[in-house]
Amino acid sequence: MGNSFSNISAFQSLHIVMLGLDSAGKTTVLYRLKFNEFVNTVPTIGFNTEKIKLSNGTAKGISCHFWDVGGQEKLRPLWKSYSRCTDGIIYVVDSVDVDRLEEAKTELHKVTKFAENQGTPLLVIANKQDLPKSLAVADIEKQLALHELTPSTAYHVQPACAIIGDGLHEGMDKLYEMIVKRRKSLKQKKKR
Ligand code: G3D
Ligand code: MG
Repeated sequence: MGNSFSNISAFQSLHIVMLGLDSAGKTTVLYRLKFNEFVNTVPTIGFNTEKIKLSNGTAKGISCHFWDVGGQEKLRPLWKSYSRCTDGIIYVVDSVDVDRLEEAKTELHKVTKFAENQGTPLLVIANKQDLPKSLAVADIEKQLALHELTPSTAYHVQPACAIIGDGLHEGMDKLYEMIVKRRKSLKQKKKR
């Protein structure tokens, strides 16, 4: 039996944008997925981009073109153009940076409200789960008010530790599943 997502392997590479406040761990996630090892990062001025063939789970073999956009306040206006018409949005959150969760929430809701992003599947990575006092997924979900997102936005919150890679492949599998589901439903709508 082929896997139920086999039809997507024929698709061109998925276009994924990675957003989140500065220092959440976006670039660490990017290079962890790319090289399967920890890469020391410096603050991103502008963006990083990598083509990565996923190596694990249900999304194994799927090519993704990732855009990791700087999260400093002055760079956030760029998020709109980088997130436009992507297949999926990854939003990385520092699970111990409680003081900035409200800011993270505001920025996330802004992004999901852009007309071009309506219905784009969202993977929230609750990063830095290795640190003591990291907030649990349920708390992050609540603080980011994910239930207030438009009903057409499918999302998943994934606990992760980007420095060792825990949770990243599980998160990518979930994102991939949401992308496949959305493509199927868009296709069905077109047929009607
Ligand atoms: P950004 O791209 O979102 O701005 P970076 O964030 O990937 O540059 O990471 C910011 C800092 O968080 C880095 O530390 C990085 O090592 C650290 N980091 C990323 N992921 C994790 C994680 O899962 N756990 C812990 N403990 N730290 C993490 P420095 O010290 O270089 O600022
Ligand atoms: Mg960065």
